[in-house]
Amino acid sequence: MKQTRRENLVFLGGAASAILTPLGASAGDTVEVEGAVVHEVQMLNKHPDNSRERQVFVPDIVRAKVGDTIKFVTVDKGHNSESSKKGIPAGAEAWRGKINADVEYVIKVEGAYLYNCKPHRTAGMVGLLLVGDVSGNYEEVKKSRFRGKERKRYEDIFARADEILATEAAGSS
Ligand SMILES: [Cu+2]
Repeated sequence: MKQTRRENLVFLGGAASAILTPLGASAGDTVEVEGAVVHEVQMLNKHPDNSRERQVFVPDIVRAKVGDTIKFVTVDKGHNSESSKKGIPAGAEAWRGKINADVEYVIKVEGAYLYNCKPHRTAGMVGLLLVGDVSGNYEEVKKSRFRGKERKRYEDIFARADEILATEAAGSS
């Protein structure tokens, strides 16, 4: 937790000063850091609200911003979290957690991220991160090739993600 905080400080401090220095402003630097959030995603054998849904990340969609941390938490055994090979924004770092290992991923690049549990990918244990402005790769990752139950889960996930983004677009106009 402390370490994550420090990484956020280094990263956002650098980015913020690069932007703000030409304007001669620096007082706002820490605001972004204070606003950084840790989002917890649980790795579960059964969905807490629907026991017929097995092998799940909960929540399976996270709306986040650059500087936030996604923490994948091992609740049930036998799962991992890893980013999908072509399912992350250009320039973003991939991650691959070990089985039964928690993962803390600090987001540095905005866009859409697909990830999955390796042993349960085709059983539909997949998820989506939406970070900042996702217009750069959202439609592209949506068109990825999905197999087995992975496809069904992503249909559902993207239907809900479309709604989230449409609501935001309506709110900001
Ligand atoms: Cu799994």
